[in-house]
Amino acid sequence: MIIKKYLVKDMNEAMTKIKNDLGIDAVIISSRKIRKPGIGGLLSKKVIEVTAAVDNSEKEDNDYGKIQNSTKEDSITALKKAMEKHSERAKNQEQKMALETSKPSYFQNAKEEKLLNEMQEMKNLISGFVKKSSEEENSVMLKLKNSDMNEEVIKELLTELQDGNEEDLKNIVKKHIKLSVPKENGVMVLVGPTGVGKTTTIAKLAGKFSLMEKKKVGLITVDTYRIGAVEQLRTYADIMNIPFSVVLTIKEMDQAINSMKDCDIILVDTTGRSSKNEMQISELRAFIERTHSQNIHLVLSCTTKDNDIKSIVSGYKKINFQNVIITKLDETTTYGSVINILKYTGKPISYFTTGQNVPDDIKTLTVEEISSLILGEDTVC
Ligand SMILES: Nc1nc2c(ncn2[C@@H]2O[C@H](COP(=O)(O)OP(=O)(O)O)[C@@H](O)[C@H]2O)c(=O)[nH]1
Ligand SMILES: [Mg+2]
Repeated sequence: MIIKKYLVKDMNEAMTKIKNDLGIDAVIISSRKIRKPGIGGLLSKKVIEVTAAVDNSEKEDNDYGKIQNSTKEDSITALKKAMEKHSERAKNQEQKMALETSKPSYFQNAKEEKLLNEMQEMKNLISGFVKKSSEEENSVMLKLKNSDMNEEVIKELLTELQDGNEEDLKNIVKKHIKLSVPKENGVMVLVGPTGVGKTTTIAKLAGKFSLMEKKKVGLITVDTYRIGAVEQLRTYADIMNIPFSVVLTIKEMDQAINSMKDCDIILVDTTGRSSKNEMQISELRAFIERTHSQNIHLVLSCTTKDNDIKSIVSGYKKINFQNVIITKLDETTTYGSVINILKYTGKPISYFTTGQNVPDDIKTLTVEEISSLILGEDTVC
């Protein structure tokens, strides 16, 4: 510890002197007003005596004067030490400055403005992106709405939409199209409401199997309510020269199937039952169970109103159908109902019909073809 006394006029002078003499680490221990020592001092003005001290271990390193009093080795060591200390301090100072300059730029005016501009640019970019993606979503939404797809189904599809572009949408639509490879042997049964085209579809299938594929086909109808309908199918059976049976009771079903056991495929047409009439549905179910068929197709027309399709499907749930046939694709220009039907039934589509011509207007479409129809890229005919 080095302790020194200073005689000064005021504290300012004391501070300057102490700083120069002992360095910035010095501390003032005491100060008092005194007259200068000696005879002259008695007449003079009072001065301030300030006592200051500094830790001399620190001071030693910086005190080059001390080197003069040491041996040569001591001097070299002390000098080296002092140099090291100096360079360490310089390094610390550099780091401190580096820290100062790397302070967040929003503390500095020019940089702050630059940052604000950049933030604004980013904001514009983001809002532009959000706007673009909501525009894209709207256009996708419109496309699906225009296809007469049910709103709930649209919502479901939109949740899967990542990019909102055409390709993405098409892939999602494709993902929801489920098709079955129809089993074209054994007993095949068609059920569904009146007028959707069951009998016509049976005639088309009979033509396809017997005339084109040269299969042995048998026809059975339980369409007992409409004599005209029975005659319609009998006419086709006669033209194609294939066996035909009208079934009025469950017992007759056994006999009819038995009589056609040498056929490759037996097509069973049914009466259009009201899906709201549980009795009728249960009665139909009893007839169908007698066929032991696991190849039952619910026939629905894509021209039927969405709500009606829903209630038809729920009515026919009692009949354990495995496939869906969608008819009258030629009578509409919007095909979103295909997805609706798939959603409501949870069953794959086996055939599509596209007109009244027997046997030509029946098709199996690909997922690609159906998705193009739904998205308005293509039409039937
Ligand atoms: N435009 C069009 N009409 C069809 C189609 N399938 C059946 N139809 C017609 O729909 C009407 C009812 O058909 P039908 O087979 O008797 O229906 P069912 O009562 O379900 O047996 C008839 O006029 C058929 O010609 C089709 O795919 N397109
Ligand atoms: Mg019919």
